[in-house]
Amino acid sequence: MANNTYSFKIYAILVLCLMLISCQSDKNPNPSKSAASNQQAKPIVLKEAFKERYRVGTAMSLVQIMGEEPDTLSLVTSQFNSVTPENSMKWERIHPERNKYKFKASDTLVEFSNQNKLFLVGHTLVWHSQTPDWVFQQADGSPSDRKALLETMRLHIEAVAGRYDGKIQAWDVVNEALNEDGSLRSSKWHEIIGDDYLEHAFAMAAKASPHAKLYYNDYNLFKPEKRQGVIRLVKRLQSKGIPIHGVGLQAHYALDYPDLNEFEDSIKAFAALGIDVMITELDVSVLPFPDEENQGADVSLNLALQSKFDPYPNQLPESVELQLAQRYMEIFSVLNRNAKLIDRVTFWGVHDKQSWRNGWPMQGRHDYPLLFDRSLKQKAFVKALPQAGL
Ligand code: 9MR
Repeated sequence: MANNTYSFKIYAILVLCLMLISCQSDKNPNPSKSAASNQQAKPIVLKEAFKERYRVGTAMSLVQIMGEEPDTLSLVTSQFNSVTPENSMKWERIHPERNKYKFKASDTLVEFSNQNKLFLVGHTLVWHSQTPDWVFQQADGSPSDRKALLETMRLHIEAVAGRYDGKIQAWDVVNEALNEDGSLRSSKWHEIIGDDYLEHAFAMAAKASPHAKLYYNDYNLFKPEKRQGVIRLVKRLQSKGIPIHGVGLQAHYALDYPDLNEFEDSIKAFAALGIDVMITELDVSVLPFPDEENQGADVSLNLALQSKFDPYPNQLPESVELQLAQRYMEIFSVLNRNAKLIDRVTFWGVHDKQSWRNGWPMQGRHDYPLLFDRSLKQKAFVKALPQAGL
């Protein structure tokens, strides 16, 4: 077994080296040579390559949704069959004030995805982050009690999920409700409503949008304790007859993080609950991580920029691109061999320039975490991903 893994790694590295070399030779001024290698460098179509296994999705930023990056829009429709708004349906964007909803971006995305037959995932209804303060206050400014906050939650879910019933295929109903040890995160939702706030959120979502699949979404779900927290959560909902259709593992990863055996164990454990399993926010950072304790996606982390943490401001050295390629091969080995258990794999962004990784946990860095580079070119290693691990 260990020998097999070893020879697979050697094989994968050889294939990737050849691909990178062939890609480099695209830059060769000799026209006959570059014609041949251009043919080799033809991008694969992700949604076709994986169509028998799982959907392949991407997150779309506001400017993309509003059509301000037409080339990116073509890439989205040609490569992906699922989309998630990166920010446009979060509470602060869509419902900034008590009696004010802003549906322009979400309406535009719903129309775009319906026209192009993309599986649209609404993100997200209940989260501790990007939620305005008024949500936790009564109309007179005093702090909400359980009853008032449940009513605010109900009105929001009815207005947002209800508006798009039948047009948005799935919702991340609750996002990031767990601590790293699997216990419930202390948030205003938890503090004011209590342990059962998730149950209410899922029940309200089921009522407002009976045609949508309803998911729980979180980061670091490879961690055994956090995995157990999700299992407890799903079982509790199931035992009460409240619909929950799936769990999303965000997967904000790095070249050496996390342990992919644990990732695979979580995929299997969630699938054993009889629900859909999705990888919802995949990206692989190549940058040194400044805070070893806090890898994951805790958006509250914001450190001062230091150039030693931004080592590739102009371009990614080939040696690091090779490591990225190898890491993606390892991740897709897990995904491909568990394809029967996985419903969707969504990348958190279309191209490197868009990635939130450039701004977290430090603003102004240059990361290379996605499958398309800053000029929208598919990276050379991508064509090997469908065969990874098979
Ligand atoms: O990619 C999103 C970034 O543009 C926002 O500034 C950030 C603010 O919270 O949220 C990012 O998306 C997050 C997602 O909604 C939930 N999981 C973690 C993602 C990365 O932070």
